Amino acid sequence: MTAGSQRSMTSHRLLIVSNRLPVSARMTVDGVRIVPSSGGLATGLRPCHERSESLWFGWPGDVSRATTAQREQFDERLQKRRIVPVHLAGDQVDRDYHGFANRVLWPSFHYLIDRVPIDATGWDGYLEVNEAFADVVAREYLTNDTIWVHDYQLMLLPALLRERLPHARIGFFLHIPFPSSEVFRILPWRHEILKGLLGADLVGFHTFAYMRHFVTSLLHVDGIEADIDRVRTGDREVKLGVFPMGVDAAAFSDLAADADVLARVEAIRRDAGGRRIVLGIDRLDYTKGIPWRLEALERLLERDPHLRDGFRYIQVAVPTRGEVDSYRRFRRQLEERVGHINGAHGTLRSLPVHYVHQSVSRRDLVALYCAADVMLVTPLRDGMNLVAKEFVASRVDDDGVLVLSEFAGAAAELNGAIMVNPYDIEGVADSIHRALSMSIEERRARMRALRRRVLEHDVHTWSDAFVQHLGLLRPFEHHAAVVRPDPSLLSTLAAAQRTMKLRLLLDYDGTLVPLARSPDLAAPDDELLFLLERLIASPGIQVDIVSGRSHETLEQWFGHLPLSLWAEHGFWHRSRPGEVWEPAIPAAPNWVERVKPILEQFAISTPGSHVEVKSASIAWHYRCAPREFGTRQAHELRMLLGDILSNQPLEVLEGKKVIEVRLRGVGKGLVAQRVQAETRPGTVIVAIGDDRTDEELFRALPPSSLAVAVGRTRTIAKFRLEDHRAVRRILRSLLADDRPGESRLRDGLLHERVSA
Ligand code: ADQ
Repeated sequence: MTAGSQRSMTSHRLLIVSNRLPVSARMTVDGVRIVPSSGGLATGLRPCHERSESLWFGWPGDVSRATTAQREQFDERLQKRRIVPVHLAGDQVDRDYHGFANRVLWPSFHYLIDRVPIDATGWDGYLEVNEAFADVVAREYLTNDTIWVHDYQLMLLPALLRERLPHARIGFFLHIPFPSSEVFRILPWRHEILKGLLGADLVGFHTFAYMRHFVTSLLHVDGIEADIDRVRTGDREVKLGVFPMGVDAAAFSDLAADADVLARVEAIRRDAGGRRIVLGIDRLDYTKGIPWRLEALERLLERDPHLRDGFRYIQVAVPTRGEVDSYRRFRRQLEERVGHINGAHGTLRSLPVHYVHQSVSRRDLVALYCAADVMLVTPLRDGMNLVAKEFVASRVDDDGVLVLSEFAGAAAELNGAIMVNPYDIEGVADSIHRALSMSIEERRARMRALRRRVLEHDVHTWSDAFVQHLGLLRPFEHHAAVVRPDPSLLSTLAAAQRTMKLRLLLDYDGTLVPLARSPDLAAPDDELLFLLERLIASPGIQVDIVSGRSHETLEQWFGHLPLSLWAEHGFWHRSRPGEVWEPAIPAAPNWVERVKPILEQFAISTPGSHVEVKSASIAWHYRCAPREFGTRQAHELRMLLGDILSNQPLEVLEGKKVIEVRLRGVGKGLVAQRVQAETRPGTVIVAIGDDRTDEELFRALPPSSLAVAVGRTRTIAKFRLEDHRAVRRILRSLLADDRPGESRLRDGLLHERVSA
């Protein structure tokens, strides 16, 4: 079956896409063995995969040494588990997974930027692997499937999938923190990463703080304004949401009551020889804060030597990312530290730290959770931390104390824990001491509160909430349909041009050129200037540029052309080169001087805001101000201006993150009136524009005119064009020597529709 014919079939499957799979390959002499994977993501998504008819895409590990037959057999076994392997070449994995994702993204998203190598490489590999994933997923995709992409290794995938499957429903969930924009913007690839994520329909985070950081990064890095839970990007809306991940709480509780597990609990306690048990279970990762934790334990032993025989600290560390140098170094340092503490504080009867560097079975894991008196979860940063929740889920006896880092995502939910700042060694030592001496009543009260939360918000509610939320979003086709360009504009214009003259009123920013981040970056390019020259030279065509720009700017850009120019939304006008610019209405003397100090005062007290002075208006822009503060200040300013300017020939307008004071009556509506007055019969006015001020123009034009809105805004215009490129194509169609190319142009428009 070809990919094309497959795509026309429909299905309602969930396609889970993550870098790693719930199982991975291990090469042995007999071939490829399948072993379960550890790590939060694999453990967390396994129940979701088992319960639904999902397909799971991911990298199964390196099988490049396997024979073709062994590999085929391996793939078949994966297929039985509904797993689709994305096989990657060994060097690709090295450059991507071990290179970029783990050396650059992982430490920086965890605020440990010192760990990012100066010669950070691997971006190309990262992109290549994301592309490889996109190809495999797109090949398997059937209409109506839902795609759920996971984590930092695949942040470019949503956009790459969007290119291949414009109408697919795509969700993305980030399992690690999204850092503050001040950290995120350090990454040289910040634009690409944001663009990649915005390919999704829904982007999910563990906590509200991560979502807020993402929103601020969009603003600070790309100037994209988002509401707190959604963002518009081009023709689409991307929803943002908080989905704190849970664990399979019932499974942990069941195991905790299992006779075999209870026997293991007894064995662990016996082995500890009556000492209290303090436990740490982590992937061996520098973000988990193990050295700081050991330091705090040592501080405790120094303060109170009696405790040497009072507790045993069991640290189980799952080996991970052994291929990355910094992880190898980290492991060595940790082992030295453990040796040092045991040497300094061990007694003839016991060693305070029992360190195990291995993965343990699920049963042993639960037995350890149940045997522990105190569980230490003290990462320096952690997206969520499932160990904390697994510990709680396992404590069917309502006992045990959780000491939890305030920098773990789980801290936002687990109120019953003792919260610590993992960097505060003395504070952590105090908290461990407090946990060891807590009364049984307090322990039970805290654990009951924790269990209520963990049992109610388990991994099933997490995955259901995400998938349901994604399912409720309007499919992409619906909102795209509203904004597709209307091909009949072409024939209407062609028909008008055959019998009438055309007067083109063209807005500039967003209509003839794309909206630029900074107004200074939007100067006309050669192609546009050439196009305007040819239009002006065409018989029966007159061109006006009607812009909000200052007359100095328009003069500088277009002064040499025989165009009619309207600056500051029509306040200034000049009809041919060399003519003096005239104001449309006489301005009240000194009005700007009276308003300016007020706005400037607001600019001083609101960081990130500024004042822009034009001749017919003055504006206070607060786009880069802190969101809530900016909004509050805007409200204040509006009230103040309302009081001061009543009885003045001025009006206060509120736009997107801008408050503008201008002379009453000035606007593009005035341009419409003046143009209409000078236009002779036999001429059709064609107005093309993209924003609110253009709507004023459309409204004031005679019914015989043709109004064309650009982009996706609400409009009263009869016609719509996708963007400035479509505008230029339409304008080219009016050129006499391009007329035979009409069909080419129509193809262009249709192409635009498909790619919309
Ligand atoms: P991880 O960084 O892997 O996950 P975590 O959430 O703690 O961190 O999950 C670790 C998992 O590995 C747990 O399920 C635990 O049981 C298991 N594990 C740990 N040590 C083990 C051992 N010695 N033997 C066997 N199993 C062991 C990432 C993010 C987290 C986020 C998760 C899920 O870094 O912040 O919580 O994804 O989103």
